This record gives sequence, structure tokens and C-alpha cells, in this order.
Amino acid sequence: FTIEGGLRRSLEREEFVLHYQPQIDVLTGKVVGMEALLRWHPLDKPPMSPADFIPIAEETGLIVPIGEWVLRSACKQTCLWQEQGYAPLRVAVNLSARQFKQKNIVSLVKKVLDETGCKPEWLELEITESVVMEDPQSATDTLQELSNMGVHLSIDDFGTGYSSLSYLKRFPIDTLKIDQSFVRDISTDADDAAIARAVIALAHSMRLEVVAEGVETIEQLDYLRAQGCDLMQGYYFSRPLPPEDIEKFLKMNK
Ligand code: G
Ligand code: G
Ligand code: MN
Ligand code: NA
Repeated sequence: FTIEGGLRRSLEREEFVLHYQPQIDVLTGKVVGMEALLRWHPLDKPPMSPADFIPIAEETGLIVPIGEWVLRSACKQTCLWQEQGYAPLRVAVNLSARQFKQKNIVSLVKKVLDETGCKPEWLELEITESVVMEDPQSATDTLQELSNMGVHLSIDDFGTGYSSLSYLKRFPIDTLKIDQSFVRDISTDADDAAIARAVIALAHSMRLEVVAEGVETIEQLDYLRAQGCDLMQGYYFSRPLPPEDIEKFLKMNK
């Protein structure tokens, strides 16, 4: 068994599932979105973390078909929840470097939206800083086409890469996601608290929405709320959950 071999068979064997992590509006306390997170349960093998298999999927190019499956499944799921009468939820999908750089990424997104009936505004694509900064001009073009389509765009793990602020201003993005490494010690580490505060101020000065990731405690929540953070996600609210558990969570949080 190699991870690559396992990954090659995983799509036809239907070994992937998506879990979803709620994103909470700090002011209203309502769930406004979900981040889709890939889970792999190889047949007869223990589940493997995406942190371990995504890099291999990326190297081998398998991320392209796997990523398409993720995109389609997430779009289908958010439509299904709307049909079932839940308040509309924007679903955030992580795009890997290789996926984002595919020539047909824009037409793929369009095709998946058309086929699933998902409205562009219910889809958010998360891209990391390093991916967009690798080739900022071509990234700007791709982001612009996605943005024109009406898809919501966010920069994931913000603060861990290197963003040029002049590019950040030019990218047609909607949201910055503060990396969880800055949230973790926010209550005890003055530097992390200062970074989180600065990212929130920076985002708002550029009229971007800001999401804090990895919120686990009430102290972190209180600090981020005081700084005006818009949305939060983390174990404090919910772990990433399979769809049936998300439905229970949504019913409890009505
Ligand atoms: O959910 P978890 O902590 O296990 O995710 C680990 C890493 O895998 C995170 O960096 C996350 O962004 C990434 N990841 C999870 N799901 C996907 C996915 O569908 N596509 C890509 N490209 N990365 C994902
Ligand atoms: O790289 P990205 O931000 O997409 O990855 C999100 C990762 O963070 C996922 O693996 C998810 O399971 C994990 N995660 C989500 N909430 C929390 C949290 O509150 N604490 C920790 N430690 N990890 C979290
Ligand atoms: Mn993410
Ligand atoms: Na992140």
C-alpha cells in the first residue's frame, strides 16, 4: 500500500467524505458559513489526515480530480441544505496551489456551479498567500474572473506567508482568514494579540471581512470580538463535522 496508489483508487471507491466546520457571525451568533474539510477513510485502513495526504496528492497531480470532487460535493451539499429549509450557508472550499494554477480553473468552477445549481455567492474559495504571491499578476487575473462570476474569495492562513500589501490591495478578494497560530496564544502572548489586532485593522481598512480560525476558548473569542473580528471558526463552536451532525448543530443554533 502506497499513499499514492491508495489515493489513485480513492475516488472510484468513494473513500472521501467532507466534513464541515461552522463559521459564526460574531455580532449575531448565527452560523453564516461552513468550511469544507476533506477526510479520507481508505478501505481497511485507518483514516489519514489531509495534512499528510494533500501534499502527496499535490505532487502527483491527483489533487486535480480530488479537488474537483471536493468542489462539486460542497456545492451540492450547500444547495441540499437550502432545499431542506436551512438558512443559506456559504460554503468555503480550500484550493491547493496546483488546482489554482490549472488553466481551466475558472471554467471548472463555472461548470460545477452550473451542474449543481449552486449560486456563485454561496461558494467561497480559500487560497493561501504563498499561492497568490508566487505569480501575483496571473493570480490577479484568475481571482478577477472568479470574482466577476460572483464567487467569494478569501486568503487562508493569513500572516504565515509573505504578502506584499500593495498586491493585497489589488487582489479582488473579500476576506482574510487569520491563521490559527496567531489565535492560539492570543490571551497569553502580547505579540500574537498585537498581530491579530493588526490583521483585523488591516482587513477593515481595505474593506475586507476578517475570519479568525482556531478559536477554542472564551478568552480568545472575547479578545477577537473586542477587536471587531467579523466571523469565527474553531473548536469553541464546533469541530469539523459530517453533514448529519452539522444538521443537528444547525437545528440547535436556530
Ligand atoms: O481539517 P484539517 O486540519 O485536518 O486540515 C489539514 C490541512 O488540510 C489544512 O491545511 C487544510 O486547509 C487542508 N485541507 C483540508 N481539506 C482540503 C481540501 O479539500 N483541499 C485542499 N487543497 N486542502 C484541504
Ligand atoms: O489550513 P486551513 O486553515 O484550511 O486548515 C484548517 C484546519 O484547522 C483544519 O484541519 C481544521 O480541522 C483545523 N481546526 C479547525 N478549528 C480548530 C481549532 O479550534 N483548533 C485547532 N487546533 N485546529 C482547528
Ligand atoms: Mn482553510
Ligand atoms: Na488556516
